[in-house]
Amino acid sequence: MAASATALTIAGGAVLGLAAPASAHNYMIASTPKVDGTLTTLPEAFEITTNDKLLDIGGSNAGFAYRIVGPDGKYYEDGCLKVDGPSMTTKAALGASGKYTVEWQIVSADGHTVSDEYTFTWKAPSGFSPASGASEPPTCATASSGSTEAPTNGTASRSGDSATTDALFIGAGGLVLVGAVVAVLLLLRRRPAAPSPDED
Ligand SMILES: [Cu+2]
Repeated sequence: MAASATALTIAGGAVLGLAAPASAHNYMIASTPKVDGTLTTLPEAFEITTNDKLLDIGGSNAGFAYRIVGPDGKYYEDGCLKVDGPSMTTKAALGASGKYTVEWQIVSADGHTVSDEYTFTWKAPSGFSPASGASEPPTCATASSGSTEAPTNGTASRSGDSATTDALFIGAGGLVLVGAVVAVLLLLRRRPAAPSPDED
């Protein structure tokens, strides 16, 4: 009796332990526009706020994305996004009225990427001149002004290098992770399907 209770406790702890990393990921707690909401005027900025600080290494926005996709499948965001604490913002000039989709991706405080999407309805005010949208996600027109980056001993090009290096590190980490997952999947696939009674 006592032994099995202990076993249960250990098993329960293991389950909780496994679940913990997933629950540590940032999740969206507020947004402009709201999920399934209706916009009747163009907001100053589109915003997604999460429950925790976002991880914007080197202020490079690496791993972050913010897209406003129209009913015509075109992209209406300007391609520039700002990460500030738990929030990410972008500006967008919407087109014709209809159902739009917000596609977002952020880097959690623990370094993992989280993405999701939601829809909202755009009811353009009278006299609104709709934007035409872009068939490909636009890139930010102004090369990162780096206004938030504190000047260091290095030159501007040096700090740019370090941001690129950070992005490369993240990219390499992602590749290693993907490689590991693929390797495991291949190993599982290769295992001969030995007739084992407990698999049926
Ligand atoms: Cu994680």
